[in-house]
Order: sequence, then C-alpha cells, then structure tokens
Amino acid sequence: MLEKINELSQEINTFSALSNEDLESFRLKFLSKKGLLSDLFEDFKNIAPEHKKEVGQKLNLLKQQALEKYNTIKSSFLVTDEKSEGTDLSRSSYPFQLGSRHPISIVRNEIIDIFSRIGFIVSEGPEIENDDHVFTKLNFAPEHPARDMQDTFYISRLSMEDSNPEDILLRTHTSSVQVRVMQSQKPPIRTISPGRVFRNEAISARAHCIFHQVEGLYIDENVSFADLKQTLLFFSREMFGKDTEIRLRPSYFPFTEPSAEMDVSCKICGGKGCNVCKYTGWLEVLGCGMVHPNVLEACNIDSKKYTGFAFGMGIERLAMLKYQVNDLRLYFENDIRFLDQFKTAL
Ligand code: 2NM
Repeated sequence: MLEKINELSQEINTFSALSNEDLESFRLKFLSKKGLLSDLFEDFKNIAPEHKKEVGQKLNLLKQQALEKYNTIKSSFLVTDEKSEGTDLSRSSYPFQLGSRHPISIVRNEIIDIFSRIGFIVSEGPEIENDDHVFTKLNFAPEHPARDMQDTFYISRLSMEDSNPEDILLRTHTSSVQVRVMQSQKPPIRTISPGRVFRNEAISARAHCIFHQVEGLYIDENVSFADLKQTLLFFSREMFGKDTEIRLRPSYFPFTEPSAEMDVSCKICGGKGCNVCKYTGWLEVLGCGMVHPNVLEACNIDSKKYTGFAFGMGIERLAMLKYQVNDLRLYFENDIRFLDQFKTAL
C-alpha cells in the first residue's frame, strides 16, 4: 500500500496539463468516486490496525496533493481564459496613435454649425443625378457648356447631340439637392446642402475632379438682396473673425439674377496686401444671388409670391484659406504627415 501511495505521489507531482481535457482526465483518474484515491481509501479499511496511523497520514497527504495540483492547474486556465477574452491581440501597442478629423470635415462642420445657428437645416441628396435636377430645372440653356462631356461625368447619355432630362450623370454642384427640396417642400425654406461634387477636370494643385461644396437656399415672401448680404456678413464674421469685411462683385450664374461673387478682407495681412491675397487685400470666398424666377417656377414655387437667395462655396478653397494649404491634392492623398497637422483642430 505504501509503495502504491509513493508511486501515485510521483505521478501526481510530475503531471502537467495542456488543456481542460487533460485536467479532466486527471480528475477522473485520481479524484472521482471511481478514481484511484477512492480505491485506496476502500483498501484502507483492510489495513492492519498497527499500520493504520502511518498509512492513513500518507493517504491523506496524497489526497491533498492531488487536490492542490488540480486546483492550481484549473485556476491557471481560468486566468488565461479571462485575459485572452478581454484582450484585443490585433491592437497596436502603446503609445496609441490617435486619429484626427480631416480638414474638409472640420471646415464643413464649422459652416454647418454657423448656418444652423440662424435656422438653416442640412439637406442631402444623391451624388448620381439626372440632367433635370442638375441643369434643366436650374435654368441652364440646352447648349450650356457645363452640359458638355468635357465638363461633366456622364454615366449614361441617351443622345450625344442634345441634353436629355433622362441623362444620368454625377452632380456638378449640390444645387441639385435644393431643386429636390424646392420640389418637395413649401416655403419658407432655409436649407444648406453640403456634399461631394464632380467635374471633368485635369487634376492639378488648383483643380480636382472631386471636391466639396456647401450651398445655401432661403425662400420666403419678401426675401431681398439685403437679407442675402446680412446673412453672408454674419457668416463671414463667424467664420473668419468679427473684424472681417465683405464686398460683392457682380457676376453671372444661370440659376441666380442678379448674381455676385463675395470677397472677404484678408485676415492674414488685415487688408494691407500679402501673397495669400495676391496683394489685393481681398479673398474670393463664394458665389451668390437671388434665385432666378425660372428656377422657382420649374420647381413649382410661385415666383410672384416668393423670392429667395442662394449661395455656394467650395470647402477645399475655404480650408486652403484657413490652413494655408497650397495644393488641393493634399486633401485627397491621405498622407498621415498632412493629416496629423489637424490633430488639435475640432
Ligand atoms: C452658387 C452661386 C449662386 C445656388 C443656386 C441654388 C438654387 F438651387 F437655389 F437655385 N442653389 N445654389 C447658387 C447660387 C450656387 O454657387 C457658386
């Protein structure tokens, strides 16, 4: 009996388990009701009384040894299980690399924020549009050069000679969103539509075939050019600082009459002239005007009763002015060295 106990003690001592199954067979072999220790305790009843003390002690020690082994291995398995469950092994190690918002998103959010404070609501629409929403309802003449394949990306064009309301194309401005708003809502309308637009341009430091716009639209009774000017002055001072001045120069757009382009006083040199404003003291920021009656009528809004103003600006251009970025392509390359510089921005 003592020999058997010694033998098992050695086996228990050298036992190691790689898996829960290994550990379970250990339990079955030694500690279960039909296990070896149970057998030994059964045999113990037949031991001669003079040996009972010694054998009993050894047998109890053996049982203790087996239980300790079992519990130690079991708890080591539990710890590793818990650890690996809560640990993302694909995660990069310390220090964490924090991301940052893209400058285009920062400026877009800032524009949305400013206009939402004076009651403008964001509206969105599809990037893949038709001729009707992008050109015809916006008072573009049938032969307008913007409809040319040289300027617009067509997905399908039914007739190569004439534009067709069913032609499918990538929107060249987000005014198409505002056509949808005018068609589906009654004035008063106060909305801005930020989004991506597409033009068939050769890519350079100053031009890209994809860029971002925010367009604004305000339609109600008695909306005047003075309302447009005050709205744009408010926007410019929120965006560029409270000392900012604006000026409007006459311009032309098919969808507005009269039309204008707006400059803001250069905040880099305070209007004295520098290389950012090309020594003029002014920076061109956006286009605007009173919505053309033809546009209102095309969208089923009574142009005798209602008037409206609209404006449109390029987000890339505003971000260039704000952060003095001199190459548009930087916005699209996602070079970490460029993006990292906006970490402290909103
Ligand atoms: C601009 C300049 C002037 C404009 C017009 C409209 C609409 F849909 F109401 F007719 N939305 N945006 C507009 C007017 C856009 O971008 C330079």
